[in-house]
Amino acid sequence: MKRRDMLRAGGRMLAGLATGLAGMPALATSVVEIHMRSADLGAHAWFDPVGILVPAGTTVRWIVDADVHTATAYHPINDDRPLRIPEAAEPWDSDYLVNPGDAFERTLTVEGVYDYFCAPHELAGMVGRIIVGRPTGPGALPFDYFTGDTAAAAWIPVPQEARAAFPSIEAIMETGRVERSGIAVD
Ligand SMILES: [Cu+2]
Repeated sequence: MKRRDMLRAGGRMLAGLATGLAGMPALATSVVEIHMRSADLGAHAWFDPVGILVPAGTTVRWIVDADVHTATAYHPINDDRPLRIPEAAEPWDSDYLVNPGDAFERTLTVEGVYDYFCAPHELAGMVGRIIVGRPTGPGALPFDYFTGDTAAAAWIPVPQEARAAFPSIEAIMETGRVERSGIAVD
């Protein structure tokens, strides 16, 4: 190989290296923790925080503090619950998390509102709302948006007790994080 060609080859190698570095995916993924709490022997149970705003790509980790809980997306695949997560998002159900410290996590990549509940405590108002990026999708619509839609005839509406416990989209967008208030925890 002539000296001139060797220099060219070296130049291409350096160019390739630079491209490789620039094309590397970001290594850091941010993780947000949501605690699953309980008080008064299970008479009160809630997600803490109950509402949160995160950028797309955030990993949400639900962790049991006390009692038995699930983190379950409002989605028809989960016992015919109404669709209240983005259409393109993958639904989830943690199943029962029974021990303190037990955890379940999901990385949320699709923008929109995600409403979810705890199966044993839904009627005690144990629900949560995550907004990824912007407040769009079915979760941003009123709870009864599917009324009269024959394709959604089998969906079980969100119970009143749960509806009352959701933080508003406005409150989440304003503060980025909403704690459940009005619960005595001692
Ligand atoms: Cu629960």
